[in-house]
Amino acid sequence: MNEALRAESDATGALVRLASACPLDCPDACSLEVTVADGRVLKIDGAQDRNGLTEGYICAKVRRLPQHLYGPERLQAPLGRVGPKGEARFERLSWDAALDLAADKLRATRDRFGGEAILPFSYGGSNGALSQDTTDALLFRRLGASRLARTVCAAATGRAATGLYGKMEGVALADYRHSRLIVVWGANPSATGIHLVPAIGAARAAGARLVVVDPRATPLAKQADLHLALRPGTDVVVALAVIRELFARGAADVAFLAEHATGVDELRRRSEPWTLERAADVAGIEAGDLARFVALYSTISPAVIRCGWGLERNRNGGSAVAAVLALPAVAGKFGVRGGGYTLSNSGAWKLDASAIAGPERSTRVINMNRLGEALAADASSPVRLLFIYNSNALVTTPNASLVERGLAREDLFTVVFDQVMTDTARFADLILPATTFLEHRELSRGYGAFVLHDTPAVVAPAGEARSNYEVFGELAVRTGVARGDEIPSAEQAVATMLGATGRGEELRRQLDERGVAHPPFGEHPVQFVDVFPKTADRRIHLVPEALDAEAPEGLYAFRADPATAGEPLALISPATNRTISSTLGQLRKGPVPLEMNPDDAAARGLSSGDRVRVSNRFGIVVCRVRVAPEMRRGVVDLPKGLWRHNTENGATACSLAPDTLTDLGGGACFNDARVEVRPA
Ligand SMILES: Nc1nc2c(c(=O)[nH]1)N[C@H]1C(S)=C(S)[C@@H](COP(=O)(O)OP(=O)(O)OC[C@H]3O[C@@H](n4cnc5c(=O)[nH]c(N)nc54)[C@H](O)[C@@H]3O)O[C@H]1N2
Ligand SMILES: Nc1nc2c(c(=O)[nH]1)N[C@H]1C(S)=C(S)[C@@H](COP(=O)(O)OP(=O)(O)OC[C@H]3O[C@@H](n4cnc5c(=O)[nH]c(N)nc54)[C@H](O)[C@@H]3O)O[C@H]1N2
Ligand code: SF4
Ligand SMILES: [Mo]
Repeated sequence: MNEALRAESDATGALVRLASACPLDCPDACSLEVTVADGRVLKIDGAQDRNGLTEGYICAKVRRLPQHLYGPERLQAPLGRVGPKGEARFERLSWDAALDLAADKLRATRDRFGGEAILPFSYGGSNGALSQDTTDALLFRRLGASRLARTVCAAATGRAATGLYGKMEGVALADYRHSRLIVVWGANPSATGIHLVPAIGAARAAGARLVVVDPRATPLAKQADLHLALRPGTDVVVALAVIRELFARGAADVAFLAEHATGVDELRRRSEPWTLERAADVAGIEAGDLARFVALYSTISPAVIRCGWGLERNRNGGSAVAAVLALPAVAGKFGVRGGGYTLSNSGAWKLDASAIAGPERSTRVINMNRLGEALAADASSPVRLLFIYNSNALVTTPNASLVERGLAREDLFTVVFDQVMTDTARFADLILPATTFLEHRELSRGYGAFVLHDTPAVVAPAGEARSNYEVFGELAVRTGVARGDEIPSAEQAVATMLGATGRGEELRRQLDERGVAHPPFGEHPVQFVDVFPKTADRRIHLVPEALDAEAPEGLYAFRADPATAGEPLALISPATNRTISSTLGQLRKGPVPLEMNPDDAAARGLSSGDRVRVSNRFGIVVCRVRVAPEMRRGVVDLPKGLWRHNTENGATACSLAPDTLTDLGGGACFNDARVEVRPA
């Protein structure tokens, strides 16, 4: 369908509407309708007929994607460095020369220093299944490169969800309209997954109650029946206090727990110290508000918790998520439409590409949150070749000043493979231009919506951009680690990944007939009716041994706030509606302010628009301040996803974020940044 229409458009210049899907890092996985003329994308809109959640509209960010495709920052050809590191002076190279250079450096590094001197560094990019863990994994595995622990996001939530429920699928976002009580915990769907908002609105119109647990007054918190504006990092004790109270009031569903859960007594024991008063005191909220929450949660069903990622990004993050996910089990909220919890639904799809990538090797593992440390010149076995793709590491990784020092090392060869000239690309020795999902075939799955899309390119690549799948396959051949006939075509790779689910033919048929495929249970599973825990014994493990052993002070331990007298304010860096992580940040020009509560501003003699110096032992950010009543006292916000052009000194929240790790999963502790703010 797309192919024929595209050919017609290319031949006649006619305007055509083509089907695609958004693979960007967002739960909603929208079905798209892309308007193309003269081989260029003119307009992107939501489609009506495929992913039911999309309902014909998409976010403003992705509507602006044509500016990403065709803007001045778009990388059009391979580039080689000609000036000093970081100055972004490059000369154009042919693909042939660029691939030979990359292949020579990869081989020479392996031969001289061993494969582990090579570090492939990537996170989600646009999250497409064809663009990651396929030919890239083949190349780096066969080279014996260091392995990367992909922990910058969802590491703690993933560990907790796996430990307690084996990553059971959650309540469908569209089914929130059936809930009578909605708890939005550490999530801000108004920016980060907008299609949930109308479902919440519909439930509210039918009389549902809304509770928001967030240190900021988010748009939903402003309309909520109850807003618990807790101190960042205190969720674990708040959730434990609710659990304690549910048991104490006889509101725990002991029959459900006896049948479906292990660790019930141990969880209860660990919640015992956390009375409502004590937890409220630690969290900086009113005990009466916490009691109101217990009253609502113990009496209203169906009740659903939308657990986000804001609560994971601190030293207690894993335990916090585990305690929040334990709530629906303790209160007996499963088994009805609109009841239970939602976190990530990525576990609904097992698109295993190991048939393409080959076996993993047992080389060293580097935690991506410690990139700066791994790049340090005095590391015991330093990284000599860094290959960054699907990531803008310099502005998205903790302790960014240390990362920058590493990237500036003259003896480090850095390849950056991206779609646009990012802040990270400016430090590269070699830049390779990447296609976007509108310019290559992509297989993509939602992590909120239960949908899978398989979408062909809708336009030819801008300039000479090439896809990850193609470039890594070519590099595998040029480095000599694979023969050309060992690299399957993208078509074959898609078939292999669909086949790995055990439902290959069925998925192919659904994709061909409806343009979208669903898991075996469809789009709207009910927890404990259609989907069950995927733990070995199919039960909920409220205190899983592995998690308890991993957490430094045991699961559900509360570790104290890292603030000091010199660094008293908690800096959080939540998402905004302008970028996806840092993607599209080149379009967000101009300064972005630090947001601060009026009392904190008054105590420092600051007014909106003042220049400030935000500092701690990791770095300094110079920017303007905005006095914001939305912030709770003691908490400041400089959003995630900023580029260097958004602050006066080119530093971002990542320059202030510690490279300490979460209690579970080795995750990033962005929200454990503690700072002081002074007039600059
Ligand atoms: N527009 C847009 N959409 C996105 C993204 C984006 O950057 N922009 N990013 C995508 C990605 S990568 C992800 S992981 C998801 C993230 O999706 P969300 O989890 O919804 O987003 P965050 O902004 O990380 O955090 C949500 C909220 O947590 C709050 N918070 C911070 N610290 C704490 C805490 O200790 N406890 C509690 N209870 N709340 C806290 C913040 O104030 C924020 O309002 O969104 C995805 N969608
Ligand atoms: N301060 C602070 N920092 C954070 C967070 C926070 O809460 N606070 N949150 C973190 C979170 S949740 C996440 S998920 C990370 C994400 O951090 P990153 O993984 O760095 O994600 P992005 O910033 O979106 O950058 C992705 C890059 O990949 C490129 N790209 C997209 N598709 C492709 C492709 O097909 N091929 C190639 N070669 N490149 C492609 C894009 O152009 C973009 O430059 O950021 C983290 N950073
Ligand atoms: S970023 Fe999210 S809301 Fe926007 S188009 Fe993509 S899937 Fe839809
Ligand atoms: Mo993320």
